Amino acid sequence: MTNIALIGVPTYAGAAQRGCQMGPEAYRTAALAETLSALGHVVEDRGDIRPGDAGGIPHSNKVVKNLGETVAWTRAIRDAGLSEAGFPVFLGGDHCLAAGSISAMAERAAREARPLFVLWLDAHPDLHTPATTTSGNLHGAPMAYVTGAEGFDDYPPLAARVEPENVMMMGLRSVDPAENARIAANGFEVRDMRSIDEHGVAAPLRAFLERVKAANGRLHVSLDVDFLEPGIAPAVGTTVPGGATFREAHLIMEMVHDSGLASSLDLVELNPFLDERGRTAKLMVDLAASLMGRKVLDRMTRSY
Ligand code: 6HN
Ligand code: MN
Ligand code: MN
Ligand code: MN
Repeated sequence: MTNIALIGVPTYAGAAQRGCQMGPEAYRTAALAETLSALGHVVEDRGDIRPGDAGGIPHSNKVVKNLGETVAWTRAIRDAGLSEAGFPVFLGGDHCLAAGSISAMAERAAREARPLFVLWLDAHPDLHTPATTTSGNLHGAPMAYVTGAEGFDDYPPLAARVEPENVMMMGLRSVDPAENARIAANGFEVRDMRSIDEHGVAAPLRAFLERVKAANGRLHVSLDVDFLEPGIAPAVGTTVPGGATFREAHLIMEMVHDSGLASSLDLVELNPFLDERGRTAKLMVDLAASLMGRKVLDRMTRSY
């Protein structure tokens, strides 16, 4: 039994288009709390948080969009994460959310003198900085921030950074040149789609989880809807063909559950405006349920 706190983060500040701000309500409508409660967990829905004051940071500059707002969200999300004692599930909202959730979890781990590991499930590495982004969308930047890249002077200072070698990225298939350079220079563990196609998810994930365990680490899972094949998860503004299958995604969640290592989760980039009869929201809820212990025979009773 785990004490789970649902933290709604209705932001689209980092995304290219509106809609992600409806994500938290879509998860509630898809019965996330009830589904996790039925597994025997104590679930509390904290409701939605709001961004604080941007403190004079310019709204945007020529390239970067919604900078001040994103920074204000980052601070609010971090503070919400820091005040949780249990297992927080951050309901996005776009992926700029992870700047706050991961920085909070890294700080919590550091207080226990433990390292934070991150399992990053995404078509994209989100390794831009405000200086390298070409789209100007800051959902493409949280991983660079939490690993201590330069150029985030307007963001809250990091209490603890995540070591790039403690990050495993699975499912990458859309990487920009500046991001590629950062991956090459920093020792992130990357299992891109080519690697998953050749070797599957189980062996590399098992090895990663062993590393987390050996280091007595905490583990944060960040699940971007676009990790998944667009045919099964259409509700995201940044679909990339060739995503993870239903089977791969569930296997990852089940293996992480069996490890007993996960301590926080992001569900990000769901854009309910782009969904088909709630199927993506329901799939994300089911993946969260697999992470929290639902067994394969239970999930087979669901239809999509
Ligand atoms: N996400 N690399 C592209 C950009 O705009 O910088 C896409 C970012 C996608 C962000 O996956 O959360
Ligand atoms: Mn992302
Ligand atoms: Mn993505
Ligand atoms: Mn984008």
